Amino acid sequence: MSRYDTYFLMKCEDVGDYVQTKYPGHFAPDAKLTAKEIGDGNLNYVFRVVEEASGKSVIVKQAGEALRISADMHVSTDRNRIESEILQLQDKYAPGLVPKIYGYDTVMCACCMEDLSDHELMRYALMRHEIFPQFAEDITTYMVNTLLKTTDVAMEHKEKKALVKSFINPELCEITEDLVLTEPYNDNQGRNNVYPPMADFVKKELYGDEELALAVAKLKFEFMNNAQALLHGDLHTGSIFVKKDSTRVFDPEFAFYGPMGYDIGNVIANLIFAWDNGRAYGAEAFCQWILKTIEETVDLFCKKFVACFDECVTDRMAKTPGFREAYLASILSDTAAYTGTELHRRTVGMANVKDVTTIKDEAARVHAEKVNILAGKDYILHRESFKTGADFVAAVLRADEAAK
Ligand code: SR1
Ligand code: MG
Repeated sequence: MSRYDTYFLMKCEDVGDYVQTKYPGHFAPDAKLTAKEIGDGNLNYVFRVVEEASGKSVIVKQAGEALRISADMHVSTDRNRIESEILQLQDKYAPGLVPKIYGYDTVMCACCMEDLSDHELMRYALMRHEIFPQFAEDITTYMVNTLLKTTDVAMEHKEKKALVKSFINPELCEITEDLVLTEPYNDNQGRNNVYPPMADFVKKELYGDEELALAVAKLKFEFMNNAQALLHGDLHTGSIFVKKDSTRVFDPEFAFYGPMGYDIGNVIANLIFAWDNGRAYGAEAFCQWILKTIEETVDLFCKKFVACFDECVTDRMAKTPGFREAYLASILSDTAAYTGTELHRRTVGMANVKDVTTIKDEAARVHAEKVNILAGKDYILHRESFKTGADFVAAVLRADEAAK
């Protein structure tokens, strides 16, 4: 019997003993360990456990029964199992681009993983207007390898269906179906966070646009029914650690089989939030780098996708001339549309982003929010016309002009 045979939510003072009990050998038996809670997300508790003498450290991430963002929201703690298993799988598809998992504990709903404290959270680094020249290269390698290689194009179909079954993630998907693909367009739960000076604009442009509502209704059912690839499911800049020469994607607890444009679109939208912040504070060189990174992310994705498709395609019909191009075009159209939904939900929904909410000057924040809403509508309503990185950048610049 150990005190970890029954689930409880750990505090800092429990975690050192927990690691010594569950992962004997990781630290010396008499190691003096200290733990600090460093979680920054909306859902879980993240502890960094350090042995002061050697500087050796690990991360323990535990799922609470209630979510951090709201004590009223309860989601299965199984999300932590999904996260651990996905990271182990992704380490095979995209080695060096995710943290190493040391183990997962089904009772405490906690996983133990590599400490990436030599990296930093991308969102905060971008809010300081730092640039990461390696990012587009790394994130496109990550996305092509984790997405295309888990599709029916590349995988034996029964194996792929077994993965679909194993990573069915109904509760976390429901959060996305509500917070991303419903509430930004009608506030039906009354829990949207709308910046007061934006209230009329949001009412007209988001709640009052029937053409937009129909387009998003179609996207919602595509999200729920297109089991195309094993997604990360929440690929924003708070799910990415960076340093100048390294990128690591973590926190895939929203993972499930869905349309791969959802992941790609999340990356692009979150780069636009960084651009919003840079523009508000006059960081011109940074903004140029962001636009170049958006362009490269789309174009490198396409280039690597084509190469990877030819290497890993196994399905006989997927080898039909013209299929690869049609498949990629549909992914780009989905990418544009889900860039739009992420732009909208982070601007008016329940879970906002600090890149925008910390803009102090009211006029600058209003401008940023209008850009997000207008560009988002452009991406959704004209999704078929987004074919290159330059097309994605042009929509940001169009919205910037229109919002003036
Ligand atoms: C209730 S959870 C709110 C948001 O936080 C997560 O990171 C997801 O993005 C989710 O939509
Ligand atoms: Mg998260």
